Amino acid sequence: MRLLTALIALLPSIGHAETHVVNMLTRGDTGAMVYEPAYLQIAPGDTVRFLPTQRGHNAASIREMLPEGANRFIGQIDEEISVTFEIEGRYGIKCSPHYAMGMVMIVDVGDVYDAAPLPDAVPDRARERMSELLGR
Ligand SMILES: [Cu+2]
Repeated sequence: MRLLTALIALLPSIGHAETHVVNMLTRGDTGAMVYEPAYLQIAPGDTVRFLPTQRGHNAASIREMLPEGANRFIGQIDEEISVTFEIEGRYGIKCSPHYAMGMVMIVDVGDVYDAAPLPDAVPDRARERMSELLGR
């Protein structure tokens, strides 16, 4: 009986993955060519739905900002993509056509204490945006 009680107590932390929603926007409250929100801190197993709220955008993993062992993903322009993040770490996400204009976001999965510095391969505008997001 005591074991059963312990198992039940664990249930809320197991299999209670959340879904987060991100809007892909040409003009949002935070500026032009933005994801809103542009930063998420989520738990492993959580899902993020990227919605084509305004036209012309997608969400794709940034190759240089993908935790080891995590799968790359690339959404189609103007289509929703739903991504479940199983592996802890810092993920950089870009809009393929607007990467150089700084349309990026960051998803931290789990507790990210030791993220690598932003890679040189990230375009200047995108790196500036990420620095702002991480500096909040
Ligand atoms: Cu875009």
